Amino acid sequence: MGINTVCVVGLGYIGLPTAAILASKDVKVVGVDVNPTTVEAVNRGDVPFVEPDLATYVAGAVQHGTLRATDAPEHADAFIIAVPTPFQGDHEPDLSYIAAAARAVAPVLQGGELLILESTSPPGATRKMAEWVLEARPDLSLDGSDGRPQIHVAHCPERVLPGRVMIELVTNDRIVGGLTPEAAEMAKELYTVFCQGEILLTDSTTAEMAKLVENSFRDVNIAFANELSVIADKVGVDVWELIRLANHHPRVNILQPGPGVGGHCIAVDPWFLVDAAPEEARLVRTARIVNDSKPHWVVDKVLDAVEGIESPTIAALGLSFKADIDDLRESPAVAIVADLACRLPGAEIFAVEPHVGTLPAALGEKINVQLEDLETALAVADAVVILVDHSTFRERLRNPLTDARIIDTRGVLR
Ligand code: SAJ
Repeated sequence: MGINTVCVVGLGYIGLPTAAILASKDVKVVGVDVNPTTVEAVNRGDVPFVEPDLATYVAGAVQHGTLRATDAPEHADAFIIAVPTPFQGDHEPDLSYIAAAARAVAPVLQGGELLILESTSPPGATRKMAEWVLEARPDLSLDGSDGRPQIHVAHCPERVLPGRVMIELVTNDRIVGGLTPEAAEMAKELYTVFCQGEILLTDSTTAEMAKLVENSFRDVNIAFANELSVIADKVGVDVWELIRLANHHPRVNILQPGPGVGGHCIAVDPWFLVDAAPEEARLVRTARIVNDSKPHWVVDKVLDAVEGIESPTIAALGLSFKADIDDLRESPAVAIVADLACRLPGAEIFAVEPHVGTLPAALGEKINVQLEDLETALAVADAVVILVDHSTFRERLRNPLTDARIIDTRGVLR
């Protein structure tokens, strides 16, 4: 079959870039989002968040007539579901957005369509998505049994790095896990439209696990670096020099410590593995706990630095979850500033974040926190805590020129 029309459900950090890149290849794409602001923005050719080159793709595709947005799924040859999968309660995966997407897509199916789940998902979620669709449409089937028309369901986890999405969508290898081999083959055909990497076929559960394992691998390795930073501090050695030296070993490649792990992926996905095998996933769970504890350690370091100063002024450099992006989701920097604001009501905290124009909600209500420019904050601070290694900070801090105590969580001064 040929795939000429695609309906992308969820126009977020993954859905919109995927919709735009398909549309740039002359596939007719309809993007669906429950948020009217997103729908309006896309239809104007605008992008509701910052991602290099995405705006050019979206504007071009909308103008070319291959991309438009709406609030409900429409019939298409293929559907890509790219909705959030957060966790709830005690870190259990919340599949309600996938369920809602499946139920929204079900009425417009005719049989023969390809349904791809791209959202990061716990093992078994793709099959569950298919079940939700078939519950709503018992006239369809996965295998054509009883003469019912077939739908083809696959999981193809996204693996692109925020900040490099438009490049990595094209160059990364992709894992495609089909509920049936036929579904995997059809999904491969779709991704071949824009993906120049290798497209690797497997079953849906292995594909689900692969994504979780990749992000858990990184989480565990960052946890090792973060634990080293705490040990090195206790022993009195410079962790950055320590890691640099150890990494000269041909089989050692330690990652960099930081103020904690942020973003919507690495801080979340390992919990899906823990949830799938709570007794067995001991290292994965511990890594999460180690990384989640790092912001508290940083807060204690700042409290030590300003001890004895009655109304200290603190410069907090960076709020995003990593360098050179405007994404504040799950950012340890935001959590650290919020905690400092509560613990030090008499302090004045200058948050420096050149990539945003206003404070996020978690900080907006704190009367002792305000956004400030770098030079003003550095000039008046009693303590400076470097939370993000933005290029502009690296450049400026080559020569800090401040008497303030500096807590460098990112190794910017090294
Ligand atoms: N971090 C460190 N030290 C390091 C590397 C990262 O503290 O040495 C921190 C960052 O500052 C940030 C967090 O970890 O707070 C995560 O950043 P990241 O750059 O490692 O990853 P993300 O969350 O931007 O994107 C990850 C990527 N996964 C892997 O590299 C295995 C990306 O390919 C995935 O597509 C993405 O998660 C996702 O959507 O799942």
